[in-house]
Amino acid sequence: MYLRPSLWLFVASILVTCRAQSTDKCMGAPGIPGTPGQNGLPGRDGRDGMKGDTGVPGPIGPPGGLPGPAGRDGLTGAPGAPGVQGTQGEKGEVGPPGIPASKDEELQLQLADINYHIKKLLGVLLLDGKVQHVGDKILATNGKEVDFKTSKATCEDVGGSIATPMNEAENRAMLTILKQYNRYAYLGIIEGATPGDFHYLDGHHVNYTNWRKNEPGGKGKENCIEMYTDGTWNDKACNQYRLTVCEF
Ligand code: MMA
Ligand code: CA
Repeated sequence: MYLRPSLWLFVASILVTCRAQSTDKCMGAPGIPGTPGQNGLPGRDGRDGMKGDTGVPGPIGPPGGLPGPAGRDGLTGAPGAPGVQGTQGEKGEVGPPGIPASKDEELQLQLADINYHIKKLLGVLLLDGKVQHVGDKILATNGKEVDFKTSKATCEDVGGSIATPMNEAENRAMLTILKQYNRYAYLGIIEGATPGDFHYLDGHHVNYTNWRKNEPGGKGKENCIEMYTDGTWNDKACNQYRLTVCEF
């Protein structure tokens, strides 16, 4: 037990008092506490602690270090503009001889099939009478009324030409279309420099006509020809609105 020095003095003073009152029995004086013992040996190491956090990256090294490895490839870029067209190649060699088309059975079958389908499609077009088939010609209209120049251009734009009856059958076929629409139509015939001298658009003089009585009477003032709804012809100014009828 450890007692502070001041307390020891107090206990000693009591003992001194005891010795003053009795000479026979009196408690002995307590000894002086010994000096503290030396420190013990260090204890054993504790268990390992938990793993610490990753440290901050170290500072950049001094210049002059080796370059790192190449990075990964970037994304694919947008396609480039098309290149300029190359020059035409040389003509190839002549191929092996073939058989005549007339002896080529496969080809003949294909031709027959094409003709068969064209015939059917023509039937569809002829059905309502607005398309006419006469000899080798097909006559058709777009149902629109325009002046001679526009009518001619319209037909040529689609690979045909303005209707030009060259005989009675063709004249009748065109008349059938005019009756469907109850309209007059310009023909592909115009007047030349000489009044009354009418010719086809290719310059050839007309070799078939179907003038109405007393026509042509324009005396060079009516340079186009219209077909009436009875099939007869009249020389007429070219700026009227007439049904466009083309031949193919
Ligand atoms: C109009 C005009 C002529 C045509 C006569 C027929 C008056 O003029 O269409 O081209 O010859 O009619 O009467
Ligand atoms: Ca006339």
